[in-house]
Amino acid sequence: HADDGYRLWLKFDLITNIQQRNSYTQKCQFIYSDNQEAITKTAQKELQAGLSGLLGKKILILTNLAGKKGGIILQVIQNEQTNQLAEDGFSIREENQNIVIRSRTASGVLYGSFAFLRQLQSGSSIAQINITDSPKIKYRMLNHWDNPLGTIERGYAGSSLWKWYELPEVIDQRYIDYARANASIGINAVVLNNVNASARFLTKEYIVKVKALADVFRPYGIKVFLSLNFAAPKLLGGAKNSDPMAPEVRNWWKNVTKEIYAAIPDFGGYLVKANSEGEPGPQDFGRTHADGANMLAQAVAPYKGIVIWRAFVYAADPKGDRFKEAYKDFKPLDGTFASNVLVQVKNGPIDFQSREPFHPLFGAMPKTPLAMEFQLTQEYLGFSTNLVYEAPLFKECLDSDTYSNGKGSTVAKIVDGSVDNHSLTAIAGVANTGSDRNWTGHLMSQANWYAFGRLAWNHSLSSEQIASEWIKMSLTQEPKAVATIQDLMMKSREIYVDFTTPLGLHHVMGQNIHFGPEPWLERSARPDWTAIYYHRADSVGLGFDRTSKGSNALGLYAKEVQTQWGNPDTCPLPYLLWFHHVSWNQKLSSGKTLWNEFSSRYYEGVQSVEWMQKQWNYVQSSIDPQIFADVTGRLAAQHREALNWRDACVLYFQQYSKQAIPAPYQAPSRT
Ligand code: GCW
Repeated sequence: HADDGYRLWLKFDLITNIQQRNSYTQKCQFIYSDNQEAITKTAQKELQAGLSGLLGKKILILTNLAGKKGGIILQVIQNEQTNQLAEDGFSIREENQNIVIRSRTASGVLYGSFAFLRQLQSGSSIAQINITDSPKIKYRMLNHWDNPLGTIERGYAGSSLWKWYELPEVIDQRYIDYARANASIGINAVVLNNVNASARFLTKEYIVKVKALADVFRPYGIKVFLSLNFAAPKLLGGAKNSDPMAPEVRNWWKNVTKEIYAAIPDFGGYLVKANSEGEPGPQDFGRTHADGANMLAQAVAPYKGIVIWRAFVYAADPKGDRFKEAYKDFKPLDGTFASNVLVQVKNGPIDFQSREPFHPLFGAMPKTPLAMEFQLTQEYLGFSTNLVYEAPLFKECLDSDTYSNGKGSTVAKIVDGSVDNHSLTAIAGVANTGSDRNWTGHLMSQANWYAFGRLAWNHSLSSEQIASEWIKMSLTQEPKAVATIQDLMMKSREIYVDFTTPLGLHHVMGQNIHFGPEPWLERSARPDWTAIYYHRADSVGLGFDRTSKGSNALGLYAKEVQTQWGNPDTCPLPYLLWFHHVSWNQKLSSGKTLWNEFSSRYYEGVQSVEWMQKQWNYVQSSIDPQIFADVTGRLAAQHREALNWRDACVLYFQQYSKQAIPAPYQAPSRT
């Protein structure tokens, strides 16, 4: 039968290796728990469905253990052992001939159950199983940029999953499957709506709809959050304005919050984009981001809610450097945020480019918990026609050392709270899901959702390991095919960088929809929405000088980081044009001149896409035909787009370098 990708990594098809199946079956003869919480029931149901599929026979849920052996016991218990785990951590071990999945919380037992299933799904041994695992970050969230009318900002996989007009009466099975997928990778919070937020979500009409979704997600351990529109008191409540210091406004927020919590007692809280790209915010009234955040924090505090305030702000100054804007606004506010506020920072200082240096705010606000925002949806990574496995991009950022508190103060350790001692911690991924049958448009982008969840849980997992888990559960277990696909995935991001923005070039994509190349863009509504603002090509060279001779954005980082990137002769090539204006004839560490290296990368990038197509063809016999054909088609589209990027960029920048395209490559012919 053909596979349309709907089941994601939760396929649970019959294990065909009979010996292996038998060895699993011996240890999985029943499921039992004496805990009655809804989430534990979910865990039992998921184990039952998963095991029954994998083992080819119905595995029973017992209501009475009666000393039985050879099964799985789910235990929610507070004891010396579980107290050593983080909240929602779990252990899986064999005790008295049963496999015990144990945690302090029902959610922990749910995560342990999925972890156990993963062992079987990927063909690992469960003899003497002994796994202990704890999440490193408390809130592991998806941010949906979904609008009330069903469109998704920067969504490339159809329309929104949430059918607002049908809610609350109709509960689509898809809501449940979405929750299962998230729970299986440890995601425990979702923001339902776009950060460019409609105030509508705060109305009575919508609160019942949000409640309906919250009720679906609760048994999967998932909390619901809303993005809010800061001008809502005026828009909805008829207030004179939305000044966070006005008693009338503060009261309005208190009351709305009360209404939400009356409907959804475990509501997570608010996500806010304020004074950013035209959205309203406290600065409209001469107040600071902290004034705005703290007002909302006070409204949710009685219910243990939190406020996540985004730091994605920048001014349109043609002489300035957008790189520095968020830092300038937020750094001085460190220490002034209420204790239930997190500031959410994008991984890089500009905007989810295919490669960015880590955001200089990480490590610069020790008194404020900083949440990480990654983008799963491929706004700048080729939409849903490009195969880009994002785990290496996430890891590159998480593993970067900020040196804020000495060597080893990595971005990951800022975000997980260990460097500055924060227990309120969060990481968000801008979702790549939509109404397409396979959820993510490009089937291979499912891996980005999966990888985000796994890294949110444990940022020290390797990209390779996550890829291999995902492939085995989603595509094939044939060892050679697994290795081939893993290799292809691991190289895919660098290949994308090469044929779009090599050597640290950035933000030269098409305007508005952010698709394809447009390095020639000189004019736009704002200077920092053009391409020339970023690439700074001239007859001398290419790149944005952010050293002390230029914008000195580098000065925002710790000394050690400045040393690492500050010298054009030693700056690693992937970051070169982020920080330096380099002359076309400058010899790089590769031995080639800038022009030769730069233009060659585009050609090599295109050749690498051809290599990906070839590698993918090798695995045909191991992949479901429908999935194989779909990915094959998308790789062909990617190849067409790569040619377009190459020719556009090489021809455009050649006007400045005035040099020939280096051997063995040839100028694109124009017909
Ligand atoms: O990446 C940019 C996008 C906008 C987005 C904004 C943001 C939701 O182009 O579509 O708006 O960032 O993150 O707020």
